[in-house]
Amino acid sequence: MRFVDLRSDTVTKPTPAMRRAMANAEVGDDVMGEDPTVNRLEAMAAERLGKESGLFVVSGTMGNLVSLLSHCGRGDEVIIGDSAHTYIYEQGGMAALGGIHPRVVPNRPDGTLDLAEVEAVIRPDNVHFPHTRLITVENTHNRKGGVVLSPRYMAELGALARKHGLRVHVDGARIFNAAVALGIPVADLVREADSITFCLSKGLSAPVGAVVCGSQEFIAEARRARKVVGGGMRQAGVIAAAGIVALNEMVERLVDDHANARVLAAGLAELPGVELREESVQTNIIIFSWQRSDMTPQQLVAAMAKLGVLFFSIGGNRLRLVTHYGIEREDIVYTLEQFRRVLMA
Ligand code: TLP
Repeated sequence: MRFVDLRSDTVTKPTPAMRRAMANAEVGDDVMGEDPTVNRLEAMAAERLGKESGLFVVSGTMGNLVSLLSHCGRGDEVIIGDSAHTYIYEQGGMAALGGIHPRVVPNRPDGTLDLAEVEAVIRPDNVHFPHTRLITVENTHNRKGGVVLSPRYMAELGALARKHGLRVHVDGARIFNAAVALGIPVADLVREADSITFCLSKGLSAPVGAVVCGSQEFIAEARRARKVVGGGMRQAGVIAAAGIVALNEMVERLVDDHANARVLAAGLAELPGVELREESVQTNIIIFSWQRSDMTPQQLVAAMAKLGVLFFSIGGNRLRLVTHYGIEREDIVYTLEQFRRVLMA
């Protein structure tokens, strides 16, 4: 049976070029700053994102955590969207490990935070209140279906943050998907950000890792924070080598994932019970809501899994499918055939 794994772009496996680069990587002790491959990846990432410095971390979660720990002290406040990955899916690490207080505002369907609402929740100087330090946004926005925040929105957000002396962090786990979808250099999307985390291990297909980018001063702090959470790796060049291949070879092909997602969305939108606005699919994530009472979302997931098509329920009646390296057009055709079998039999 064919398997089409649309659960996440995290399931991607390293490419043959990555395996070769990993086997041949020059390594050293990275905690001592002596791993040439890690140093090269960090420098490449910083240059691509238009920042002074980079820091290789184990995961997107660690990248966001060390960024927040570096921007904020205990009792400081972060303004964050109610659908943000950092708010929903990172175990409240900012509070658990940093004593940082999240101030939650709703994410709109386009992934943005309403800037008037953001401004309204910035704390005035008052002995009763925490200090607001940071605004964090996610681009592309996962739980809003992979939607892209525009450079224009980012500029407005940056201006608001500067006006109030706040910093901006971008959870750019899929920032290259955003840049490729907009057809602009990734640096143009993060100009306003004081820090960004982006993932190597999602659409870019590396086996492990993420990079945090920012000013030299910020990255020096983030490097300390990475050490205290146990993320100081030693001969990490063996995995950083795959990250270098990811940046060199795997960015442009994200257009294929986006095209596959659009074809899949168009097919899904025609099925009975599927509620999906095709135009909402901007990158590689498709979220639809399930509107049939004769089958629960879990039953649909299970019936499709039996036919080899894997995807997730993300709560309530919402279901998510993600395209990525390793998913070809024929897999999309097969997936739609199986959906029709289950839903139109
Ligand atoms: N997202 C994963 C799951 O954790 C839900 C997925 O399958 O999409 N920011 C964003 C926007 C993410 O989507 C993720 C992972 C992370 C951060 C965390 O990255 P990792 O898994 O590397 O810690």
